Amino acid sequence: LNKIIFAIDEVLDKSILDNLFEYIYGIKIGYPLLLKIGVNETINLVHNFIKNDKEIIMDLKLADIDNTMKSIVSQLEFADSYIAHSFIGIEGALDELKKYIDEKNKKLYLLASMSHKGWNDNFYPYIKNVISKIDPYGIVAPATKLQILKTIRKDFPKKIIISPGIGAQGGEFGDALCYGADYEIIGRSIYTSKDPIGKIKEIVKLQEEKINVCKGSNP
Ligand code: BMP
Repeated sequence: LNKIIFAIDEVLDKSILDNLFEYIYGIKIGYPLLLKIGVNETINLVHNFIKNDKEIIMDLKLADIDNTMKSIVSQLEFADSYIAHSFIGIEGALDELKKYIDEKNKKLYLLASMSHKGWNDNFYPYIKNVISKIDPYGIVAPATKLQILKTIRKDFPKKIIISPGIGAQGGEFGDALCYGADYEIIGRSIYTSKDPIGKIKEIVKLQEEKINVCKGSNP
């Protein structure tokens, strides 16, 4: 099973990261790592992942006017994909960003809902409309709210869904996969572990067990 996107929000030894390689589908990088070590060191750290075509997802939760977002993306071209907020809307923002990312043969993910308690899903109909119109490569949806995740999967049957909120935020390993996610985004459970490699193997096993139970049952 290769269903983990590692949220690398902390500096790790390159040797540890490289040992995690085979268990990871992709890596998600955000402000925490970029601000701690800078862009060049980040590129060095994830070099093997770039070289071997693992997906590198740049998570700066873009939420600005088109020109600013395009400028940010143009300075982070080592990434394969970029996450943006949906609530900023289409004209003058996501329409141009999507065009720009398409031209560069990169991928766009849009946030459909977030994993923390205070996120208001009453706005989902609006967000759903934005996602439908922009037609991104993928969607970010929470593993902490499985019914919403299930709705988002139903509304977007063909999109890649990546799902955070597992482990440190309370979601159980494998649940998001059972409710429609393609990949589980996992950060602290791995990088705060004393034995990240042992931990990731344990997570893969738990995901496999969950999938074996839920497959065919269509939760
Ligand atoms: P952790 O497993 O340590 O909770 O990390 C989750 C990662 O997913 C973090 O990088 C966080 O910023 C991100 N994330 C999230 O937790 N909830 C969301 O709704 C969207 C996210 O991108």
